[in-house]
Amino acid sequence: MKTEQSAALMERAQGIIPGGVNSPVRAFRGVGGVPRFIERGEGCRMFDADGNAYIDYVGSWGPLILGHRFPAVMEAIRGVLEVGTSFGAPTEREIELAEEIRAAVPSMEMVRLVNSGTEATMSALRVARGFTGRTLTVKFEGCYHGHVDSLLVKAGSGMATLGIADTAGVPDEFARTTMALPYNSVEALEAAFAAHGDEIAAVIIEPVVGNMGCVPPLPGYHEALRALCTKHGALLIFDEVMTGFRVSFGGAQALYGIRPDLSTFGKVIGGGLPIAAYGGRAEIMQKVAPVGNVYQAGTLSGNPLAVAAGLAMLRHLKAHPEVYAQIDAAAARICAAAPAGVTVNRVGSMFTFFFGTGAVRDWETAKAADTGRFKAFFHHMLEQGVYLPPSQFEAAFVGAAHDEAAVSATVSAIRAFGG
Ligand code: HOZ
Repeated sequence: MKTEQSAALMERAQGIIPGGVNSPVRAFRGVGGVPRFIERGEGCRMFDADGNAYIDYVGSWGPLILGHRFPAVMEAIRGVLEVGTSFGAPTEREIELAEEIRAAVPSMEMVRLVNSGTEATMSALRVARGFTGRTLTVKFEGCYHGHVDSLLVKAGSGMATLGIADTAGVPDEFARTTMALPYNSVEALEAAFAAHGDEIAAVIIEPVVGNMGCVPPLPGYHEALRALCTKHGALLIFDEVMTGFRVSFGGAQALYGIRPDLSTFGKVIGGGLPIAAYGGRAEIMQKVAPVGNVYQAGTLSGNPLAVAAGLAMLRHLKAHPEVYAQIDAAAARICAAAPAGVTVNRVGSMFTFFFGTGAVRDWETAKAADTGRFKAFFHHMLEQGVYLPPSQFEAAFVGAAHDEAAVSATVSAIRAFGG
């Protein structure tokens, strides 16, 4: 496979952009080799600067449930181009998007639109502290909630990929406001609440983890978490940046039947454009300025292009609930082709193959995976024209554009892996 153009672009990029990339995992440091510079996408495929085609299982890290350049999303974006791309003033479509989100996710009684998942989690945490008058946050080892200072403690995604346990640049005072517990351990939760129950403002969790690879909750775990938060007056924040409108139309909270106090949604609600949201119980969200005294703002918040794209995508998903059965079945077919001995974690259309380890239920068991074998698998698949997340500690995503031909080609590529 030719990679000369991507290699040349990477060399040029490294002279001006740290590591040549605007987000670390894309640099392929977790797998080595030449990061592919992408020129265009169409349906389930991406095409790089050397003219190689790939079946794409990153999907812009989740949001492209309908694939690249989905016609209704393109049409919505074109419509906005005719009237103006940013006003810094309210528009009717922002109300429509918030209403669509609330209709799909009833716990989102009130919604605030922001620009990225990081902004959403940062803001949700601030309003949780403002509402409860408490400071302490509980998160989980290997979960990633964007690059918010206090949430980079024992974080997954790029931090896990690069082996950075705790980032430089976060003052100890901030890090000390966060307790990181093992995922899926009710005992650890009980102990934390027994010791600090009246200090915990919020527990933030990926209800299905995507950022240490895909790790589902054990049965009963979310119920125990919900009960402990309620008992101790701490707010439960579901970070649905990856799971929202993905594991079901109503997100992980619909799948598991849990009502969090606050939720965060990311790129998925923009159909591939930069947007995110946080929201939840009205009495909590009424603390947000200009109604309350928790400040949060942004010129590009509710940007017309992103709002229109998101509306088009959510409306399509609402009108076509069969998409979920289709993408879950495609992911199941792909996972069924996993080589013997590989641990497969899958929830709906998100999945990860973990190599050389047993059951993966938390960061301790995820990090035991054989990243050398993952790397060999990743490059084998890339050579076969299948683009997986370039890290053992990220989830792959199947979308509605992955047709029979794409899924069959992927299954054949997996079967051809020699180990
Ligand atoms: N941290 C993101 C996925 N968990 C990757 C972001 C990106 O490189 O676009």
